[in-house]
Amino acid sequence: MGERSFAEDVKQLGYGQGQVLRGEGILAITKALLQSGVSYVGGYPGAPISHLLDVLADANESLLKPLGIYYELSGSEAAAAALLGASINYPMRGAVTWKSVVGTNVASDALSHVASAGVMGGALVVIGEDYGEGASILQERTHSAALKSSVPLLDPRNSLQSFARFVEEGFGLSEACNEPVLFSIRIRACHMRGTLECRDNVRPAISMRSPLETPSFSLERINLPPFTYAMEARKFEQRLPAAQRYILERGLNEHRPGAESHLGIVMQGGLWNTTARGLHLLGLADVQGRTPVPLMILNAIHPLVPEELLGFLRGKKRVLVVEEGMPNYIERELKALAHEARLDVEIQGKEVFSPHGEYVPALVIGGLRKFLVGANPTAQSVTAIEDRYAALTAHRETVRAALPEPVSKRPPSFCTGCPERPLFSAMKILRTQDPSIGDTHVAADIGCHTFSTQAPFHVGNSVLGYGMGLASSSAVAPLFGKRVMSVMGDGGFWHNGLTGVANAMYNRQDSVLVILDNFYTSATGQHPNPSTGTNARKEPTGMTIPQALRGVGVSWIRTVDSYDIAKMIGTLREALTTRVKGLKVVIARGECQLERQRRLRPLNRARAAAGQTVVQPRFGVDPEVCTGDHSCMRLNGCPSLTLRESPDPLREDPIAHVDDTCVGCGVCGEVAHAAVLCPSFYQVRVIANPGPWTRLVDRLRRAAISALARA
Ligand SMILES: Cc1ncc(C[n+]2csc(CCOP(=O)(O)OP(=O)(O)O)c2C)c(N)n1
Ligand code: SF4
Ligand code: SF4
Repeated sequence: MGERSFAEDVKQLGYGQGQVLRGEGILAITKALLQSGVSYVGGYPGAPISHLLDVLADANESLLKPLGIYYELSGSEAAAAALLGASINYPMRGAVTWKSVVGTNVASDALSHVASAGVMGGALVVIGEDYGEGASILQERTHSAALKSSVPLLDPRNSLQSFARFVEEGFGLSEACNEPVLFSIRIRACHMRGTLECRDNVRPAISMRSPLETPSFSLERINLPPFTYAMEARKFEQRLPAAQRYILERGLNEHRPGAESHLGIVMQGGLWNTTARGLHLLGLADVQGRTPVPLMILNAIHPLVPEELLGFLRGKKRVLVVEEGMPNYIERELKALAHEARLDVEIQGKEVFSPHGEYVPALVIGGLRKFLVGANPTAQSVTAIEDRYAALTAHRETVRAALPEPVSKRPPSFCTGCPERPLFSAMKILRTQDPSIGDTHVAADIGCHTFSTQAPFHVGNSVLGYGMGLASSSAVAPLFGKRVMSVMGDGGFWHNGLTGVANAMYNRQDSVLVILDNFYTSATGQHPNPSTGTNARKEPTGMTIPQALRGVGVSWIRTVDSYDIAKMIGTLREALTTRVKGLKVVIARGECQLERQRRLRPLNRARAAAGQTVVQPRFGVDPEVCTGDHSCMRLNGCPSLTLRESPDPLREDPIAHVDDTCVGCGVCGEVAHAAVLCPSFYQVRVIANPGPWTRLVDRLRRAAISALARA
């Protein structure tokens, strides 16, 4: 796991009572897990909770093992959710984590089963919300999953202290209602920094150091009829009421009264910071968020507690609901409760904000303004609110005037020297040179390689889910006039892709699958996967992709160095045209360049500093030869391959230029060669601390070149 070392952070995880931890939201959550006495932790990486798994991995030897806590980087979210099965029969606490919404989708089967059987030890799922402007996947709500399985959902106020409190309360809640509890944390909150006053870590009673001796069996905990009927009844007659009691008794939701008693704002805990800031900017709160407008901060958004909400609504004329995403469950429930209780209160929500999109400050402030102007508070005049809002947004006109046209978008792309880029160069060259074969349907997948769908490649007709590339071409393949392709990464292969291969073999699919084996599950931060060689605990695994493929009956397998574009084109052509029916798999192998450079750069720097010779390849473009045609860029897209003004005054077009960030992966040369492009590319070797022989050869070369130049 190369993205970051958490060695320093891990030291803080060992802190005891009264010591102050400083770091990210994720670190506070991890510390709170240890303070809650967990017996096991696991999960599957994805933004924004990857760091939680990284911190746990870094803490495994020094903290988790000595406490006897089991840690795993699970094979998928489904496996992570199934880990919670340990808490069904045994009074042990455990926590898992994944990225929502996609992770929850994959986990749903196991999660539903755990929710049905119920747990005796506290079970917590830390769900990293990937909703909004910085998100990479789907715009859906976790709330639906909580409703579907009738499990509590926490959405705590954003501060490290609050995260720690609600992790600990989450376990208490889970044990009080015998259900797993979802703990939802937004992308920005995961990485916000702050302080946490710590407590001592708690050694779990059941652990790898004090393991269970006897199995526990009860038919009532097996998900089969007739017990499932009783489980369903228990959810609504006992478990959810128990959760509601716990929420009330422990004061999980915060009711803050205020002088404007005819008004009120109900919000998800995770939106408190933005709402309080918005009120402050409109002159209705101080910087700490103290406001005369009564607030109801819902740190537990499922189950809602009707008497608590009715208590807040009574006596109010206008109430605003700050709730992100659709469906607007909280707003609807409030309206239904007010209607049933015949309260004369107007409840607003989505109509002043937006039915879609992240509740970023601009959106929240706009909605607060609409609500407050209509509600006419006494603490601040409507004119003053409008003036403040106008001052806040005045710059928009200036920006609009300065930028009449939208700024052109820079699509996300592969890193410099990425081993995945050349595959898509090869596909694009094949598509251009031989459309009868290469211009075919390509089912893309999730990972860095999804960037293939963007400029300059535009390769990939659909993205269906992680590891689902091949399965998503199952109906296209027999209904398409030529052989189709699908792509997946090694991470996707082990996550869900292998079952897609089994499905394709089982259904005798005739298509081509390309697996991008870059040795890691890279997009999340170079996490290990079964074919990396070691697991997250650094234990050897000995699993390989070809072995797994052969295991499910694939016999047509080719492994190609991903940087060898000519060979890749030839192999793809062969796979697309061979008379051999069935699934053909091409494994494009090449180490993730980001991880490779992280390893090599410090080594090379140290060697150069120690006076040793270090040779680094670089590519360049001869400005005299480049015509400014840019076809190299259209087939490459490496960020190091950029534009520069032409030195030739007669040529107006900017020419191609390779900047100093080039890692010399060779793709420039390969593309130029395979696509029969111009000969402007050259390769050099940058030598630090050259030896006497290299210096002599250099002097001779320079002398020869200047002699030739004079001649
Ligand atoms: C179900 C699901 N779980 C997790 C993620 C988060 N995620 C996005 S990309 C990625 C890694 C992809 O790895 P790999 O298939 O090896 O492709 P690479 O990034 O290495 O190109 C993950 C885990 C997701 N999108 N969907
Ligand atoms: S992280 Fe690795 S695999 Fe992903 S784009 Fe960068 S170099 Fe390529
Ligand atoms: S050789 Fe070309 S593709 Fe490779 S890193 Fe350098 S500029 Fe990028």
